[in-house]
Amino acid sequence: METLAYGFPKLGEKREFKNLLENYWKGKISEEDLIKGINALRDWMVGLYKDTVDLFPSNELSYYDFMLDTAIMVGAVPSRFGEFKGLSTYFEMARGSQALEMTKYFNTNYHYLVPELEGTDFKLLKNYPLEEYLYFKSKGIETLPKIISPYTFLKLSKALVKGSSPLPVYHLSKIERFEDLERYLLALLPVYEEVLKQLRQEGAKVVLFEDPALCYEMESQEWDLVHEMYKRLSEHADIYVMTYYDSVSDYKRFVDLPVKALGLDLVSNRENLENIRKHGFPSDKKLIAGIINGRQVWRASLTEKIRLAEELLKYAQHLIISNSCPLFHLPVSTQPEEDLPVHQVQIEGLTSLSLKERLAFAKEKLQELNLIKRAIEGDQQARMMVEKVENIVSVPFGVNQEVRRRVNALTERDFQRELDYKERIKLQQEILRLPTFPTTTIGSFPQTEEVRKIRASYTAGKVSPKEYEEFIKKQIQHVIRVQEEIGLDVLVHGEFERTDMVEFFAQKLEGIATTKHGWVLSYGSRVYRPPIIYGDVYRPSPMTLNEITYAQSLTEKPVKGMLTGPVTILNWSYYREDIPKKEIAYQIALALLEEVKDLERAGIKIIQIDEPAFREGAPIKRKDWDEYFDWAVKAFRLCSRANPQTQIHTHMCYSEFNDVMEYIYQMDFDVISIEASRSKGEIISAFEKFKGWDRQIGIGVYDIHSPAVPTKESIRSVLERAMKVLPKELLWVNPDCGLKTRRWEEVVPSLKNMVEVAQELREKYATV
Ligand code: THG
Ligand code: ZN
Repeated sequence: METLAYGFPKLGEKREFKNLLENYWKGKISEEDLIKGINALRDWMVGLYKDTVDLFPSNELSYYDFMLDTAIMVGAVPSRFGEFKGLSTYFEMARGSQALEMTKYFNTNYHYLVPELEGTDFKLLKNYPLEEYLYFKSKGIETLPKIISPYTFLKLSKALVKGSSPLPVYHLSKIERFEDLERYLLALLPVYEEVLKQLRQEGAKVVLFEDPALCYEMESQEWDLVHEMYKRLSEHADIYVMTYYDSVSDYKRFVDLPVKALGLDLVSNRENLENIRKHGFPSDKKLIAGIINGRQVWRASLTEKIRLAEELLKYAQHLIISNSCPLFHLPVSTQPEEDLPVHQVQIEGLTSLSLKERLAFAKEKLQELNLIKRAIEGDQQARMMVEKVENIVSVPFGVNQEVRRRVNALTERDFQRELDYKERIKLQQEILRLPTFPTTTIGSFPQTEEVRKIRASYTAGKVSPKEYEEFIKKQIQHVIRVQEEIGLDVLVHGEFERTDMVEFFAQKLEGIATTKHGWVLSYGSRVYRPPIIYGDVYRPSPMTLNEITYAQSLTEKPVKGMLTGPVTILNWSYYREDIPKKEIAYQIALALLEEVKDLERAGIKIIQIDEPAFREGAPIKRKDWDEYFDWAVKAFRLCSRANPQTQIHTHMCYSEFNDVMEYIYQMDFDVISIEASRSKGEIISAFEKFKGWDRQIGIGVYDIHSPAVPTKESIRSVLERAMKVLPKELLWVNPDCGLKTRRWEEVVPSLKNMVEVAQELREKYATV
């Protein structure tokens, strides 16, 4: 038996990756220093692998994103970037003014850059896998070059296709038709073959292909194509194929692929394992069994994992145990966490236990693989460790009977607002009296250096709660004044008291822990700390009431109450696995409902409950969608069961919404604002297809990811296009996402332009 690990978080113990990149962008370090720093991270990461597992990859330390690397490898550099000139073009594609679109990687909170294929004219532009393989080889370290498979690459790309109105003649779209997929794949294969040939010349025998798209539902002819693809690639290397995040869509076709080793995720659900039991596993191939969870932070029951590995040995003559999916969804290590909650327990020799003892982040997951192998091989010390762990992994933690009782007592009524949308909206308009094309923002305003500094000092105990509160109040006064001057119709309080939109609520809720150092990359150099839902969730006291009511007291205009929705809190956190996900979502929703009621009682008329992670939580396979969306929709409805007079808004971003519009509609909000920055055409066409859409909607009129101030023409053009498919009475005018990453100098003129366009449209379309 062997061990293999992959996808280790490249961020570094002290967020070195983030610092390197950001310092380089600011011009504080040279390109040479950047390269040196990245190489140091490469050494660190491979060093960790080398100490704990038998097999490990190279080509994991992308300067920004592995999909971008793959696009560049095959020469898919869109013509607007001109000739590829190394790092400058690289970062232009990643984050320049005309950067590639960014979207979520499968059902995760990692965002990749979407390759844009302008045709089938591929060529080997940069052999990144070879470069990194040689880097380690020169140090005497043998690695397995890791590459995104051509199939997954194409499944995640967009290609220029010819469309019909209201879209421009040529627009980017997913490759939907089989003939197109085949055409692109056949054009792409020679480039991959060349990559493999060059690798083989330099001595690489095994190449690791990541092919998670094999977990999507697939047509039989697509399997034929994938089979053919691996047959051709196998002529140049021993290929190990990795799949993850779900079971493969057709087990028999998968194990029949002409490759040396097959990787299966045995954690995300039971299907792969059941198929192994039912159909066996080919004797001439290696099984890479993903048995250690790469998505969740819980320490594994090693006894259970050993039992599983021993069972798998009966089916597979060559067994390699591995993590279930890339480890970059986890923070680097639990080791620096000193302040995790401690709970009373009753187990042998222990009266209290820290949550830390029950957690395993990426480094600890490597240790788990190592221990399992040693224990199976009879190592006494490893066996003792395995037993020690067993005691602490399964004790109940943070149980609250009252919360469970409330969830059990929920009935259909709890998920239903008192009046239908049509009637609600009349009541709301009587109170709010908003003009047509009402203007608003998504919620956050610039988190300046000053705001961050004061918050950090407050967290460190250097600024008193009173001083901090005064400081936040000043910020709120300022942002209310600015919004009034700009002439916005619905105001926000700016969210200066908040770090991350999920972490902030996690800190206020019981049953959820937050970490100090548990950073995870979301995209590029952007990081967040996913909270850990370990117990029953409830709200000990109001979470947002003070700031919102203070902001409302400063203005006659309505101020939105701002909450993060239950599905997003759940999907952007790690969560317990001893109760169904649905129950966790309902627990959070009940806590949020209490907040909604408090806000209403305090006179707040509009409450926005953001659900940017609503779509990403959907299972990979469509057949599993109904079950997920059923409880996801209900969780949102549960927390948003406000009075009919209260206007419920929601906001979504960074996802492909087109195929989930039906579910979004079922959420029964009054107004939605939706990001459409880099793919407006698509979102607008989604509404064209959706017959009978009657909810108010704000399609983001400009991209907040760019520092550029949008022109009035560009704002107007988004609205004019939206008016082609939606009644103008439904349209709101807002940026496409929160403004916290922007600077005031950018925000104020942008919003002024936006408000002016709204005013002009009101005049143009004024009805008597
Ligand atoms: N929070 C969380 N997940 C997210 C978002 C978020 N996923 C989708 C979307 N927004 C994009 N992701 C991010 C994640 C982090 C940041 C921006 C967008 C960000 N992070 C600061 C940074 O990297 O400098 C964190 C700094 C800090 O708090 O010290 O700006 O909003 N959970
Ligand atoms: Zn957003």
